[in-house]
Amino acid sequence: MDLQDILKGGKTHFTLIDPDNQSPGNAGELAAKAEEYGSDAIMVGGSTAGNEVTDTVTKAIRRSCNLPTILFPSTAAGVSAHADHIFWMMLMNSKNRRFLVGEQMKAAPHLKKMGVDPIPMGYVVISTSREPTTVEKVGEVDRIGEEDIDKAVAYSLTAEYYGMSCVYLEAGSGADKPVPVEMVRTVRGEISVPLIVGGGMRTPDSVVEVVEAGADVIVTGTIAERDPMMLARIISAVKAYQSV
Ligand code: 1GP
Repeated sequence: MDLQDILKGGKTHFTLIDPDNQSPGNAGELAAKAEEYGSDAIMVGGSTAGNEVTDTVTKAIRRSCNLPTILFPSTAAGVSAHADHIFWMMLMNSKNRRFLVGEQMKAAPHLKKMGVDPIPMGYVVISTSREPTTVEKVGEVDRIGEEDIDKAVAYSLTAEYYGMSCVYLEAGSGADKPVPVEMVRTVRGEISVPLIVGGGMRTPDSVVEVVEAGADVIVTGTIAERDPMMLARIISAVKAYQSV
């Protein structure tokens, strides 16, 4: 199933599981709950997760739920043969060649043998937090502040013109605030590929604002790990939006 198939139901929710934060057993349970609540896919990845833990956790998730699994790797070490898809990511606003093509080059020959479906994605990290988030620091980003809407648009369009099948606006896991709605709205108006938004969304209201602004996919990670009941409410809010 490609991303277009996953998106065909309209507004979509993905649950992010960081293999470094969860035992395989807990990850499997969380994935099963996310499926029960109506999430559309499970993303597996984190800033530091290595091959072994990614393999083990991805296998546990696939045993426990029937949703598509999508790897969300920060480096070549986040690649696993056990997932259905992989976000083949370029951190568009990284200043380090490593996150533009370097890690990808390391992973590509392995991916070819694995048969995991790559989904090309332009990853654009937005700075919404007082202290830089992990992804901002690790990814060595060319900072895009909350007011830098033109810069977010320029990076997003660059991704689209490179042929990426989607753009991900990322505030960073556990960010103080989500990507600003005005930025989501403007980027959505300028690009024609699906728009994924994640980072810092912990309430149904914050998610609805971002969906209304035009996000096609909402990603939540931290709240899923900390408060599964809130995850259920967030997923319901996304689904309720698509039925109005
Ligand atoms: C991080 O966008 C995702 O890559 C999810 O962020 O953990 O803040 O939900 P949260």
